[in-house]
Amino acid sequence: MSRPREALREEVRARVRDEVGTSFGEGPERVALVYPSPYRTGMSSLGFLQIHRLIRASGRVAERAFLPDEPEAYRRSRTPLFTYESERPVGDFPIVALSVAFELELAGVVEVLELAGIPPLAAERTHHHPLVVMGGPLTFSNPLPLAPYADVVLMGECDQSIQVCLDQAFGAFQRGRAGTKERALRAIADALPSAFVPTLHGDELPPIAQADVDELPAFAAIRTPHTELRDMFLLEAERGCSRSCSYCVMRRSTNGGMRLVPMEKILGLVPDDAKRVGLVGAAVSDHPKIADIVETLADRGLEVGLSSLRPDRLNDRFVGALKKAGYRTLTTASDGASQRLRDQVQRKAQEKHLHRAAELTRTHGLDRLKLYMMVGLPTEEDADVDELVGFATELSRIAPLSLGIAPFVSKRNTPMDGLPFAGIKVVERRLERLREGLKGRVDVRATSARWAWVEHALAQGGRHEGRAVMDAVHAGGSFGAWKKALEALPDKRPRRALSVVS
Ligand code: B12
Ligand code: SF4
Repeated sequence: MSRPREALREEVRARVRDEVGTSFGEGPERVALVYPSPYRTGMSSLGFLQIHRLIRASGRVAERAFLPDEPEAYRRSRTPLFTYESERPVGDFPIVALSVAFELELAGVVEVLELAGIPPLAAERTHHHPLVVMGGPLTFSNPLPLAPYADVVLMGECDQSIQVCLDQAFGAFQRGRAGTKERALRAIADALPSAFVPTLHGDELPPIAQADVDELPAFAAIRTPHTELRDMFLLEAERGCSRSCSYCVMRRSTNGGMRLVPMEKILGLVPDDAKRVGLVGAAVSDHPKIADIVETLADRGLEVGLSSLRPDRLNDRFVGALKKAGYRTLTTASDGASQRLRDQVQRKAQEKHLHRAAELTRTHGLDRLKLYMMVGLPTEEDADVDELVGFATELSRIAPLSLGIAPFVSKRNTPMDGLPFAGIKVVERRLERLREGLKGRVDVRATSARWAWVEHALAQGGRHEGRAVMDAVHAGGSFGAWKKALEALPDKRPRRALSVVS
C-alpha cells in the first residue's frame, strides 16, 4: 500500500518542526536546492547547507528538497517532489540547483528530477522547465557524467560563484522569454570561468574555483536531530588540504592547499544555544590550534565532532580534549594495507602513529579505535593483506579495533587517475582473507566491491557513462542493471575498468 500524499507531507512537516534555524520567506527569485540522497545525508552536507545559507543571505528564496526515503511512495501517490519550506513543487521553481558529492549519487540526480516532473536529460527540456544548476564535491574530480543532465555545472568552491550564476540567470530571465535559457547559459559562461556549460563547452572542463579566504568559514544555518550528526552546529575549521596523498581529490594541488579559519572566528560563530559542534574540513586535525579549539569548546560544555583525524597529529593533549568533548571512538585513517602501500600512495601515516593512536585510545578510556583502509590498491598482493592482519592483531591487543574498508577507486584530477579497478573478485577475495585472519578479534566492515566497480566506471567515464545511469535507474537500479547499462556502451570511452570485471 502506498502512503497517501498527506502522510508524505506530514513526514516532511515533522522534520521541519524539529529543525532549529529554518527560515521561510517569499520573493520573486526562487531556487529549489535539491540533495540527491535522503534528508539524513543531505543535512550532514556542509557544502549543501552553505550554498543554501548563502542564497538566502543574498535576499533570494532558497528552499530545500531531498531524495525521499521511499521514492516509490511518491510515484504511487503521484506526489511531485516538493520543498521542505513552502511545500511547493520543485518543478515550479525557475532554478533547480543540485549538490552532488560522489559518483553513485548520479542515480539520485535522475530520480529527483523525474520525481519533480522535470525531464532528466537537458536535451529534452524546454524553456518551460527550470534551469538546472549542479555543483558539489564531485566537481573536484570528474563532473563529465553530469553533462547529460545539467544545464550548467559550477566547478569547485562556489561560495562566490553561486551568486554570480544566479545574478546572471535571473537577469536573463527578466529580459524576456524566447531563447532565455540559452541567453542565461551564455551569460553565466561569460561571467564565470569556473562554469561548465555542456552545450557550449563539449567535454572541456573549466578550472576549479577557489573561494577567497575572507569568505570562510562555511557554516550551517539549520540544525536537525534527524542525521548522524544529530543536532550538530556544522562549521568549517579549514578548507582544503596541504598534503598530497596520491589517490585523493582534495590533495593540495586541487584547490591551492589548506586555508585556515582563525580560532577566534570559529569560537565566535558557535551559537549560544548549540550543544554539539561539528568541525568540518578535509584535514581539520592539521589546524595548528585544533587542540585549543576542541578544549575551549569542551570547557564550555559542548560536544565536538571532527570530520577527519590524521594519525600523525594525535597526541596526549589532543586526544584528552577529544575525550572531554564526548569522543567514544577514535577514528582515523591509514589507507594502505601495508607500510609499502602507504608509502606508495604518499600517505604519511606510519605504524608508529597507528600504535600511538591505539595507546591513546586505551590511556584515555575510549571505547575503540576505528581505522579507515583501502584494499585493491595497484601492486597490492596477499602479502600486504597478511601484513595488515598481523598489524591489526597487534593493535587489537592494545585497544578494541574496527576496520572500515573501501575498495580503491581511481579518480580524475589525481596522480592515480586512469588506473584500473582491481576487480570485484580480487577485492572480495582480499576482504575474505582479511576477515578470516582477524576473525573474532577485529570488527571488519567493508563497502561493496560491486558498487566500487560502478563508481570506478563513472569516476573514469564521461557523458556516455553518465547517460547509462538513467538506463540503470529505469531498469530498477540493481547492480545487474548497472552492469548491463555500462557494458552496453559503445566502445568510445576508456574501457579499462570494464575489462577487469571478474
Ligand atoms: C564531512 C564529509 C563527509 C560527511 C558529510 C557528507 C557530505 N556529503 O558532505 C560524511 C561522513 C557523511 C561523508 C560521507 C561520504 N563521503 Co565525504 N567528505 C566530507 C569532507 C571531509 C568535508 C565535506 C565538507 O563539508 N566540506 C566543506 C564544504 C564547504 O565543501 P563542499 O562540500 O565541497 O561544498 C562546496 C562545493 O562542493 C560547492 N557545492 C556544494 N554543494 C553545492 C550545490 C550547488 C548547487 C553548487 C552550485 C555548489 C555546491 O560549494 C560548496 C562551498 O564552496 C569531504 C572532503 C572535503 N570536501 O573537504 C569528504 C568528501 C566530500 N567525501 C567523499 C566521499 C568519497 C564520501 C563517501 C562516499 C565515503 C564512503 N565511502 O562512504 C560518503 C558519501 C556520502 C554522501 N552521499 O555524501 C569524497 C568525495 C570524492 C569524490 N567525489 O570522489 C571527499 C571529497 C573526500 C575525499 N578526499 O575523497 N563525507
Ligand atoms: S587523503 Fe586526507 S590528508 Fe591526504 S590529501 Fe586527501 S584530504 Fe589530505
